Amino acid sequence: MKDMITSTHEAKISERQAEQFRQDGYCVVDGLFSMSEIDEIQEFFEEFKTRGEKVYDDGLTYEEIDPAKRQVRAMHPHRYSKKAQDWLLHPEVAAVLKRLLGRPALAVQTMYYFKPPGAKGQGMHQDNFYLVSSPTTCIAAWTAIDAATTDNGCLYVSPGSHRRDIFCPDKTKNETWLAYGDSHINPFPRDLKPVPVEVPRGSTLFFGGNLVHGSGPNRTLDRSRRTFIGHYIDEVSEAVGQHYHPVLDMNGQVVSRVAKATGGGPCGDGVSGIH
Ligand SMILES: O=C(O)CCC(=O)C(=O)O
Repeated sequence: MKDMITSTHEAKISERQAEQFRQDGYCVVDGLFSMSEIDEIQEFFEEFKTRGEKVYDDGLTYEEIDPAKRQVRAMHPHRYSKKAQDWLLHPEVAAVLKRLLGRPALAVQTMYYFKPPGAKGQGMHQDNFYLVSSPTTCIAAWTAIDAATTDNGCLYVSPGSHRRDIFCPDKTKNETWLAYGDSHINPFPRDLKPVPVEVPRGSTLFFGGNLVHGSGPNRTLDRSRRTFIGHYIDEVSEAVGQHYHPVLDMNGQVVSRVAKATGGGPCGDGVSGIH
């Protein structure tokens, strides 16, 4: 039944938005999640955090993370919760992904950023540096649970950078390239001009896996910038990094034909990790 819903669903995306995705590497689409679903996602993760559920793969909970750092996010909650899996596989999101990719997507990751007041931003990076999806890049659906603005740490993107290759870090120079707040791309190319993307509560920002992006700090005293994020790959993908398995189709079935990426990779050493 769900299969039929997915395959007959008309994508709620305009030609202008699809064109922006092709030209600039991103677009914002409204109304894929209903406001009651957004309320439900928010309540679910507040409870998830309070219960001290696993928020990282290694078992760390919210409470165990140094509160001074405040970089708190849930990693892969869809592996522990059917509800989070349903949000990852949401039919409206699936329909937009299919339109943008030209083929059905496969789902590989969820994250939830709590980003409370005072939290640092995420350094500039490209998602497919970590996912190493091949032969095509990955794609993200980033849904704002709070309105994301320049004050509370919205995303910054470099339009057009989705056409570039993966930028490899200069490991001889800087061992802290993965630190929060610092650019993961070092030196940062002068021609890439990041612009802020403000997103209203409930809207979804789609961006390609080679798009250079990051986020600003949360400078407010009283507004979180919470976000539910799904990462996906194209159904023609032959491999994706090991942290992103099991791979699911948009009906929740495990897809075993996608291999675990090892060796090689765009930076020559098969760098793949959780970002
Ligand atoms: O939401 C953020 O602050 C960063 C998210 C991000 O970089 C991503 O989803 O790839």
